Amino acid sequence: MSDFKPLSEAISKGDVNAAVAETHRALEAGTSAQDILDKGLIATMNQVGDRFSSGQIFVPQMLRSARTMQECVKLLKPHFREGDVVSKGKVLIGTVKGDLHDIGKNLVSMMMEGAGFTIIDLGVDVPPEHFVEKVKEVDPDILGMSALLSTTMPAMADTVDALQKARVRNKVKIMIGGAPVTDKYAQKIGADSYASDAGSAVTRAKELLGIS
Ligand code: B12
Repeated sequence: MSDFKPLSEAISKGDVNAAVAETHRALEAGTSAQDILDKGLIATMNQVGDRFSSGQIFVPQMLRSARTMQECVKLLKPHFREGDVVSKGKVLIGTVKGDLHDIGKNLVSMMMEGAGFTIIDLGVDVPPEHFVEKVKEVDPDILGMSALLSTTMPAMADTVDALQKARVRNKVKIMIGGAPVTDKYAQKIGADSYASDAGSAVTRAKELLGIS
């Protein structure tokens, strides 16, 4: 197993240059992008989250770590591509209103893009009416919504309602995710699917569209 300690330390400190150099080193040493992502980046971000929760670090430090992680994710992105494949479907994705967390959403987008889906990313803090407008304009196969705060989860339900009111709910499959989101919540608000991580998001998306 690769040693992810230097990478982990660089992300914890928010040292972009060191983290990027370590990611390059790991790729050159033949470590898979998936292992770097799971065992290096996500594992460290979970530790950062624990330190934040227990009051050992504060928002600026957490943000520096998050930005550092995102720079490393950019380097991994080309390694998740399956090549020039025909699009498996269009996925419109965004983080819901009031929520600025986008690392998880970006990972989901990256994995789905790598699996052959076309991604239209609306960014963060997306109000229900903007999701509706874009569903009408882009006509996606799947709408993905992300929420990391328990206070912003209701914006997912608001978006489903807004789609219903605009009579476009049945034109699109809805998939939701984010740390506080559950399968039960997805059922409660009338979403079609939930996935707990980027890998299973790809599997769920393929199931929703009946493709392999
Ligand atoms: C990084 C971070 C931040 C960064 C975000 C930077 C960014 N660009 O995203 C910053 C510093 C901005 C931030 C701010 C805040 N944060 Co914050 N943050 C985090 C932290 C540490 C990590 C989140 C993360 O990126 N995880 C890594 C990714 C890979 O995991 P993920 O997001 O869960 O995504 C995976 C799955 O959930 C799933 N998924 C995600 N989205 C989707 C979408 C679809 C469609 C699907 C299918 C799947 C899916 O797949 C992803 C990949 O596997 C978490 C703690 C934690 N451990 O979760 C707190 C956390 C989420 N934050 C929290 C809080 C309270 C805040 C603030 C309110 C703090 C403050 N006092 O200002 C603000 C809110 C700002 C706002 N309005 O959004 C709380 C939320 C508590 C709650 N349950 O409501 C947490 C849990 C920390 C804590 N324990 O208190 N935060």
